[in-house]
Amino acid sequence: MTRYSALKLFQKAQGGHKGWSKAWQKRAPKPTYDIVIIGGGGHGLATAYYLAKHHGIKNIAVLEKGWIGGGNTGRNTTIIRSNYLWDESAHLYELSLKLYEKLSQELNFNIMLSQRGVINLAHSQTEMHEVSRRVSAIRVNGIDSEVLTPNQIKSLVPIVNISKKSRYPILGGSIQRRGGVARHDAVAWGFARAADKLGVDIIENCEVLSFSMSNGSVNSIDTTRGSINAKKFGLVVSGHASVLAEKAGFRLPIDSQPLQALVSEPLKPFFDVVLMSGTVHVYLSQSDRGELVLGAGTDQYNSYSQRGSLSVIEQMMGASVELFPVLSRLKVMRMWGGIVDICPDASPIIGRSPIDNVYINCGWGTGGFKATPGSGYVFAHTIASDEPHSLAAPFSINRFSKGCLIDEHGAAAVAH
Ligand code: FAD
Ligand code: PYC
Repeated sequence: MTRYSALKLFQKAQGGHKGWSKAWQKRAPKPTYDIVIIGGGGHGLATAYYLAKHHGIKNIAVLEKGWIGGGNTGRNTTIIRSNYLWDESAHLYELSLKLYEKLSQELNFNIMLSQRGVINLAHSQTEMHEVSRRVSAIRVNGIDSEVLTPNQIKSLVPIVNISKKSRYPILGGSIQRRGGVARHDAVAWGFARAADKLGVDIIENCEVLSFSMSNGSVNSIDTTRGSINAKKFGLVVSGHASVLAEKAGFRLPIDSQPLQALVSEPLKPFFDVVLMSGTVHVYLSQSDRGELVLGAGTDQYNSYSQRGSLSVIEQMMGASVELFPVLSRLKVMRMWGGIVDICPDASPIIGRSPIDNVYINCGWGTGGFKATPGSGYVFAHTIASDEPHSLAAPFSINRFSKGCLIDEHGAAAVAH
């Protein structure tokens, strides 16, 4: 029996997908809400979910200009980890990883979390020193991290080339065994369904066009589906944060750049970790469908077109062959891009904005998928109580004027 006919039989036995209830309702916007979240990616949906679940606020709308999870949430390479250098980031990303570990149960939706381990390679003595410094710092924060020798890496990834003669020889690396991957769409759908159940209106095809202000705060917003009033607004529009902020009358220290990824033809399962190299600029994992998922650094120019350039793909494939000569005839099937908002210190902005009743959550750069539940959790607290959650406080926008940057460029594992 082919896989297709087996699927058809299964669907028939299930009643042919008939009678399934909608995961979330298609709502029309109401004229007034307590809180409007702009942006229906994972972070916006998680914020709405935790607002409704933990803060008892039910009159909430999430406005999404396209479809739920159609932004970076549905375009990322699904890597989850909490191996960040500085205490502020480590605590925030670790909260997120802990929430991820229980998220399927919390949302009653299988997010297909696979804690298969995330390895970072080192290709020089300097990088090895940096690896041991980072591993120690991460462990001081109670987060799992280990140094690996080339032979340990080879035993975890048999196809990796650890020859000392290669152009970028592998001298060792680190692993976070609790790191891994999760199904990105499922995270968005799970939060959307659970928020909808708690009474949140999820409104797709609703683009926010402008803000009406009076006395230093926003009264209402103009959208493609009419005008909407609210007491508070949360801007969670990764890739377009500075565009929306400008419409609301303030500026953000953000560069918006394309980040792309690709998948190969499907192969039999052979690669059961996530592997990253900041030196040769590539990272890869194998999807449940067998495809290799590969990515590299950002295209180093500002752009809002959700596509990257071929030169990055070429470099990414060259780097893969460098590490895994056996992949030299691998065929690329699909590539895509997203727009990532990057702050000068490669850390996010979470908190109040210069406008009284506008809150901002952005600047996650190349690494915000792993933060989705944690970000929503602390942002919901911040909006509901008008006080930053203790884990969000260091990420306020004021850090740029106060000089309290949290430099996490090294945590990205790929250049940006
Ligand atoms: P989004 O999912 O982009 O949601 C924002 C939403 O706002 C969008 O759906 C958009 O349509 C909507 N919007 C914009 N403007 C408006 C408007 N005017 N009105 C209404 N709605 C609007 N992170 C990791 O941790 N691990 C990874 O492996 C990883 N890999 C990545 C690979 C790629 C190729 C890319 C592009 C990103 C990757 N990231 C990764 C980063 C991660 O995807 C993002 O940081 C994260 O998904 C951001 O989530 P979000 O909910 O803030 O944004
Ligand atoms: O943050 O782990 C990450 C990541 C991997 C690829 C893109 N971002």
